[in-house]
Amino acid sequence: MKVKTLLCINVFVLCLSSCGVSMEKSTPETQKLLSNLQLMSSRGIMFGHHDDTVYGIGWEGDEGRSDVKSVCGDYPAVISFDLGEIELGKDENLDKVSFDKIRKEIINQYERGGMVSLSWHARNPLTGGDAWDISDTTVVRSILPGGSRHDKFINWMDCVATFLNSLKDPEGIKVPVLFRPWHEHTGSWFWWGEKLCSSADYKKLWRMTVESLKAKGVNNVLYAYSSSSNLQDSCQYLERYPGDDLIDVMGFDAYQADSLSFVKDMKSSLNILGEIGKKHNKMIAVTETGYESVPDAKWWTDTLLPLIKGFPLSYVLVWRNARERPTHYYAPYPGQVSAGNFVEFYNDSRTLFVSNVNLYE
Ligand code: BMA
Repeated sequence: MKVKTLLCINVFVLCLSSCGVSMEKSTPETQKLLSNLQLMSSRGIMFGHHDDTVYGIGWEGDEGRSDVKSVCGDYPAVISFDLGEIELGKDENLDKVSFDKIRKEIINQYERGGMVSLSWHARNPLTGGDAWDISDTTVVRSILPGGSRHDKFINWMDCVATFLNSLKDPEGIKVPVLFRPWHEHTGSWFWWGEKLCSSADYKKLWRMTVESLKAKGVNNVLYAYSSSSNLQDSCQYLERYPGDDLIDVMGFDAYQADSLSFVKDMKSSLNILGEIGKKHNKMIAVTETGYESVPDAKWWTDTLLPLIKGFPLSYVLVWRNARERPTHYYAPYPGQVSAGNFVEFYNDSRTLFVSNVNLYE
């Protein structure tokens, strides 16, 4: 275990410089999270893993279990979960994890001092298809005010708000989370993607999302804007940016397929994101990444770490270790070919796991 970093924070001073409207009425714990994230990004890069504590390779639902912890002895500093299908009033999300379990794991991660990020692969509110249903280009338009599915969408936001408002620790303190909806929008594989709606409508979707959550009393959330990979330049990245008053974290999702182009695209995208983050005084993150099945035994120290180490990233998060798709995993597990190398990555002073952070003190 690495030495726990105790943080001394001054919420007042740190917060004023970069908080937008989204902080105005947020809870003290949410403000602490924001301040501590800012401090942390100068000390190291937090490691994250999607669905880390709910299932892994060869297991599901075991109390306290995590493939990452089984390999290095520590939980990730960031764990993400997905809210997909909460809008349908279902008990389980699109990947068959119950929302009660997700709530419990969010609280567990808060009690460890780590952070939770929530994505939302929302169903298509117009066609009834899934998030990947791009058969209609009027979906975003249909849910904006005046659109035929606006009321339906506001009901969906109610479901999200109810869940976010229900995140409370045993003392009744609302647990802060990072919410990352409408991601990978510079690609065109989700109904909110680039070719599926105008920039103006995409921005309106964001504003409506944040405003409707706030109207329902959601005050325990920071917001992340995260594009697809391969940033062209700051104009392209900011083309659909909804505004500094709404966003706390700026990032992108990028996966390795071919190693040469991954390294080249990541370097260039991180340079662009680094500049934008500085200019807008926002934290930056690689909100999703990974190399499916991690076939490269030294990927963690020889590819990922050299790419990210020179940037003031808040976190880098790898996608899920699917228990139902044999090759669909992004973190090591005991015996996996990159497990030993992951321990080296863990031991590097620039990476932060949950025992290195306390984001609420
Ligand atoms: C994708 C895949 C899918 C999953 C979705 C939402 O990247 O992992 O299997 O359903 O994310 O978690």
